[in-house]
Amino acid sequence: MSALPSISPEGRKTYDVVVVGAGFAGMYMLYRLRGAGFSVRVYEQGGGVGGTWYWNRYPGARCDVESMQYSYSFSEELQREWDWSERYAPQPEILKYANHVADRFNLRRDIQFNTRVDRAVFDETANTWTVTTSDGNTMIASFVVLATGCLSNARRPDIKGLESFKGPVYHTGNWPHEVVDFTGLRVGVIGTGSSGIQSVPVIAGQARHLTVFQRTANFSIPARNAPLTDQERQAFRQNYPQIRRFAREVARNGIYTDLPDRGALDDGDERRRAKYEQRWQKGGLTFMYAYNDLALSKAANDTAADFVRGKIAEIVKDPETARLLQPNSHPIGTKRICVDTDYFATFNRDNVALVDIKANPIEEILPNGLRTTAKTYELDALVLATGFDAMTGSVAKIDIRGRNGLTLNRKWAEGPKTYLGLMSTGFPNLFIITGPGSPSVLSNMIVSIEQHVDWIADCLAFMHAKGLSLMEAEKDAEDKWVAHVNEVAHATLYPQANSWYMGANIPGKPRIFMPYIGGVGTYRQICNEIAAKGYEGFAMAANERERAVAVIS
Ligand code: N01
Repeated sequence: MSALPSISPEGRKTYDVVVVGAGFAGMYMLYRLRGAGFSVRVYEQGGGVGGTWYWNRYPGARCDVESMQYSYSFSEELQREWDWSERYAPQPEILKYANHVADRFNLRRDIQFNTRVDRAVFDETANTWTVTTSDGNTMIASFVVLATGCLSNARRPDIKGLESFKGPVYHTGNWPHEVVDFTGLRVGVIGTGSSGIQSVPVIAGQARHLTVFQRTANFSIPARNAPLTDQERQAFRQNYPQIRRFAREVARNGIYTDLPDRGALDDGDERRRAKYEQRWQKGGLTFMYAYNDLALSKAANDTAADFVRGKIAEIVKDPETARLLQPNSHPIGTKRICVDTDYFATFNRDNVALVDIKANPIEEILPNGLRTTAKTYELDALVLATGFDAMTGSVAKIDIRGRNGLTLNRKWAEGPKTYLGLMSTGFPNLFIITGPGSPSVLSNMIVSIEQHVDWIADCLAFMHAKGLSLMEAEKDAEDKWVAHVNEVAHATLYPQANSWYMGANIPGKPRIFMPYIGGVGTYRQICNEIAAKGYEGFAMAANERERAVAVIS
């Protein structure tokens, strides 16, 4: 192990670890591995750090987890010196924070920007990965860590005629770096997930006219965003040890909040309504923590869903528009719940119209508009808020070949299979951060990222200390974990929604519930216990020959 790369006999740079991606996961992975003395190279396809926050620059983009919690906890100094300006920081501020972290910890010297990792092939004789990048270079790595992010592969929908549109077409997940000004334009937004719901109020404030094309109505809770005062920041900082501990060990989703002590039907109508009202007024994702059975019981869930549908009817003046905006296709929370600023009220504006493309689907995009089965709409600009090939999309873009030339895409053709979301059998020495099978997108991502990075860094230090160079998930352990992930998901209401958690937004993608829903605290405990038992369920060896001997005997 050395902090500097060596050169292979073929003249290739050889690193202990290659990390793919310089978002929040890749940056912290680099920090930890460098601190442990490993040689590391990070490749990032964007021109800067920040991952999803580098690409998602659409108007209104901000985090839906409070910034005092959606921030790194690994450095006490960082935690003390960075002042978040609002309860939910806007995207430019989160990106500024990512850049601050990169500078403060001098990370950039080991990151190569504007460079995609195209290929990674495992060499079974040398126990190493041969990694090829988009600039044509090839290097060797003992380990590869995929820090590619869960929501980083923006998906353009296959709508007939899209390429023929004469005006600008933007995707929320791949927004231009220059300012986009919709002033005076007739704009169409397709998609009403978190990105659509955040961008619609801001675009409506600029555009001459905005038409929102909705296929599925979504539940959304007001953010109640506001500037953070010094006092509020101080209160957080003073309580950070408890807040961070709670987020890591107690909360199911990695967010500090007061936990419910009962089910929705344990309260009478009046009390229940008051509780929902209080959560609604407080705002944010923790609305779903009003009761402890909202994700488990349809009858309980209906009470929360009815409450939100009632709020929509109160806010939106036109009854037909209100009816269309009321979600009815899935239990509340089983698609990622949205957090908005004035989304529903935006439909009271004279320059905004809602079009139901479930009833009247889009037939074709025209050079100057869009035609549904019912009507033609003239548009000057189009915004695709149509989401991502989530969780597996970014990994699938890399040609990853493990043992016997098996590609990860082939192995995952019927759905991703991992042990703990961290490794996949047949792909030794390849780690995934917040991969499918881990809590990932069902949690505060930074809490989950830090947990995975710490686990991987500790694991590599353990292997180094023991003289081990090969690690692979055992098939039996992986099969059991995949079954457990499924079993836990199917004990909840989540699989009832056609969500991107299930891969349902991508035609042809297998319908498998991808994230682990058992909660971040439970999951952390499982990972820690496995590590404490000498990485139970992972085969470790000093070299390939030792592994072969172990397998034969
Ligand atoms: O994407 P989505 P997103 N024709 O997949 C519609 C995170 N995030 O970018 O539901 C017509 O949720 C689609 O309709 P339907 C967060 O985890 C976080 O908004 O498939 N419509 C849906 O309405 C979030 O969940 C933040 O029927 C089409 C929309 O497009 C995740 O990212 C902010 C269509 C896509 O919604 C993804 O959110 C933003 C088609 N062909 C995102 N294809 C915060 O932190 C798709 N749609 C706040």
